[in-house]
Amino acid sequence: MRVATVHRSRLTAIGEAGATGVQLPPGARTTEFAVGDWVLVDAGSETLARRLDRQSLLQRRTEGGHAQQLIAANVDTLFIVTSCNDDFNPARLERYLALANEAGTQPVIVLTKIDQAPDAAPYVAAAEALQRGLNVVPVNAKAPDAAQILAPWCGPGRTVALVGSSGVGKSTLLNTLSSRTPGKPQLTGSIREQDAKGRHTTTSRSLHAINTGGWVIDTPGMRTLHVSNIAEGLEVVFAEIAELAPNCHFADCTHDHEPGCAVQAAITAGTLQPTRLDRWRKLIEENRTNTPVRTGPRGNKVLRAPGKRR
Ligand SMILES: Nc1nc2c(ncn2[C@@H]2O[C@H](COP(=O)(O)OP(=O)(O)OP(=O)(O)O)[C@@H](O)[C@H]2O)c(=O)[nH]1
Ligand SMILES: [Mg+2]
Ligand SMILES: [Zn+2]
Repeated sequence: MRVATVHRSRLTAIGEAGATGVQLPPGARTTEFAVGDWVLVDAGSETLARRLDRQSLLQRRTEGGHAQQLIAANVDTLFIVTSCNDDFNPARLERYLALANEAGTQPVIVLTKIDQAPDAAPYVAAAEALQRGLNVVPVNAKAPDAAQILAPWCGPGRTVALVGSSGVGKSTLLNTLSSRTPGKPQLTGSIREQDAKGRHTTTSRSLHAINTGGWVIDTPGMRTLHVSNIAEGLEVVFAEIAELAPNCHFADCTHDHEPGCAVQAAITAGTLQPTRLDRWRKLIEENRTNTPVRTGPRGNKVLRAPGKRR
């Protein structure tokens, strides 16, 4: 079966006969499981016997930073959803991109509400500049053709997860993608006119099998996405900066004030935007502060006490 919802004391999973509640074995906690996990369930007792190895795992640092929160497992494609309005924020999108890269899922930026913007092209261009080779897909999430446009990622056996702020149209997209699948549609909610903020209509993560043979995971809108343990994911997002660094005069160049800095030279030449470098610096710093690993005296990695800030 495949885990469909995870609640404090309850799990549901989808099998051939549909979704049912699944009992946990003694000592197991629901927090160990993620929506999208594949599990072996004893048919008689409906008790979970074993979780299969994950192909990918999306997780994030929670407020306070005590534990990583599992967002979804076995996700092939992360649909990072934003709208052609005030929600569009390059700094936030870069966080999601790093998260996807780190988790081993392919990110796609889905730009919704093109029907409400005079021109979607500047949003598409701004999104495409955030990571080399990135797929950016503008849609009206309410229009049936959105399902055709997103079909390449929703084929048999493929799993997509929808993430983004509240009100960007994640549940609307799920409904469009599953419009020809029997079952109740996901609840959607209006947004505030003045600042395009949503009302947190979806309150828990859920997995849905759609009639194309694919799977879609809907998630509640995230207020903030704190980062930790995403150094490699960040290198993919900011590849143009990572590639310049070896040309700097100093091996430990911070690309700030040092002479012979190749990154600053790119800014002077106009091939790198100062705002992009500022955002890179901020994320690198945040990741360093939040990642519970430092290098010990002999260069080996040392774990620090969980939950404590340096
Ligand atoms: N015109 C238009 N409206 C859209 C589009 N996408 C979403 N909406 C509307 O935007 C509002 C919010 O959509 P939801 O699907 O509830 O947003 P969500 O991302 O699931 O929000 P949370 O569950 O709160 O995280 C609803 O009124 C939708 O009808 C779009 O592409 N075009
Ligand atoms: Mg929703
Ligand atoms: Zn430098």
